[in-house]
Amino acid sequence: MRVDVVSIFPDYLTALDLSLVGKARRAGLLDLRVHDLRDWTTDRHRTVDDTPFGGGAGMVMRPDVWGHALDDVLPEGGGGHLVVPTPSGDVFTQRHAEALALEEHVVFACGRYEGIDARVAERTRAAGHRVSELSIGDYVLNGGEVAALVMIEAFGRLLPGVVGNPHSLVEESHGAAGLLEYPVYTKPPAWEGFEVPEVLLSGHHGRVERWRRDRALERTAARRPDMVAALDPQALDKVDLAVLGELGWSVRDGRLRPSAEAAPGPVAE
Ligand code: JB8
Repeated sequence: MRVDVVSIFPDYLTALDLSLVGKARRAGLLDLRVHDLRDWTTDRHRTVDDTPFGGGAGMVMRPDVWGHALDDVLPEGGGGHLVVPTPSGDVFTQRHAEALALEEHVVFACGRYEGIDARVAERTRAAGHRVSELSIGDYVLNGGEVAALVMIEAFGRLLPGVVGNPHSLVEESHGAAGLLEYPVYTKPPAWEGFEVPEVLLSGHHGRVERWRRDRALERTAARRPDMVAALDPQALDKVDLAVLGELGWSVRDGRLRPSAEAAPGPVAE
């Protein structure tokens, strides 16, 4: 897979030399190239920003500099995929990571200041490329670099051959099960007075699996009620439904709902 990142702070991306993504690059699974946007400036001061039309605070990244950069980095004639990290984008999820891991070539345009002139995305789409404006969550960074790092790490570990044991990819949080992960423990069995739950030492595989499932359901109900509401009740067993029942969830009209939530009744005139 080929990935290009364009930024005025290319050094931010040096973290991608490390760990799994670095291993993927050295193994030839990921061809990652980082570019300095200022290489496409033409003035003596290497200017990348200008004042916003309509007024307001801050500066906006100039379309002409970005246009020249993207002309050089996106595939000629269209068919590329441009990802623009922005707090106003669709929220990036594991589903986006899975889809990006299947792509042949992705380009990241990392903005700074108040963002990139909106005509850059418009013109890139008009040239026949896909453009995805994506947010990594409801908070604001100073630029797109860290968001690009997050997305590249998320799909980089899904590239075939990057994670040693593909089994470790199937059970994890935000996988197909739609549940958060259960808590994990290692040696020693007692540490500073805190003990590993007895069942995990029992060697009873069936009881371990059930315990883990119950903890996953409990955690998900406590931390992510939105994920419980999105579960398919048909994919749950009787014990799952009993555990969720204890946690205040029941099935109504084929969907999981908080048991206390009032059923829609007749509306008074
Ligand atoms: C200027 O919060 B973010 C983000 C913030 C930004 C830009 C891009 C992304 C560009 N500020 O993900």
